[in-house]
Amino acid sequence: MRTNSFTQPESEDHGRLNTCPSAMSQVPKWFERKFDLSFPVELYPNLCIRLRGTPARLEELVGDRSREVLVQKPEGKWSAQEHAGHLFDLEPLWMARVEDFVLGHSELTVADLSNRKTHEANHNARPMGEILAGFRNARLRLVDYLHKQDPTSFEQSLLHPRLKQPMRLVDHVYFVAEHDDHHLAWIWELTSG
Ligand code: NI
Repeated sequence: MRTNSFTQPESEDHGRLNTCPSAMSQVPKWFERKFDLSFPVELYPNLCIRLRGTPARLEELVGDRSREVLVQKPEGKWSAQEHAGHLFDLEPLWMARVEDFVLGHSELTVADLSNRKTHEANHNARPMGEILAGFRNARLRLVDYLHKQDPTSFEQSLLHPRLKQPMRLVDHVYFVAEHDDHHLAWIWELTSG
């Protein structure tokens, strides 16, 4: 039997500012989020278009910001550019998990809970345009692949490896959309000074 909520699986801190009260972020901690997965599978087109819109929203948020603003790391936490790079870094995982459903794997691909990829990527040293273009390209591939799937495939469930709970493909799409929003909220906060 599937339950209708679960605590998000990644334990990442996502750069929350929690040492200086004056710099305290209003963005909720990702690892404390709970997700209500009781919504009907028929919502999948609405969730897919949320994923489709993320590159445009990201580009709009950072487009006219100076490099100085984009790479600043308050309290040593992730910069806006590093949050953007992190979205790009996770695209292969999101695609792998969609493929897990499509190819009938026994459970979902395991995430790197430490975010090593983002910590080692040195995103601040890259041109922001390169990150935006890479993310847009990867995200369009993801949504094109989702778009090709039969509507019934969004109902399929797979076991989440750490939570040992079933997750539908439509739940995975929702989860990615919420993760996008989490980091966009951070970027908005970091760039709106
Ligand atoms: Ni994240």
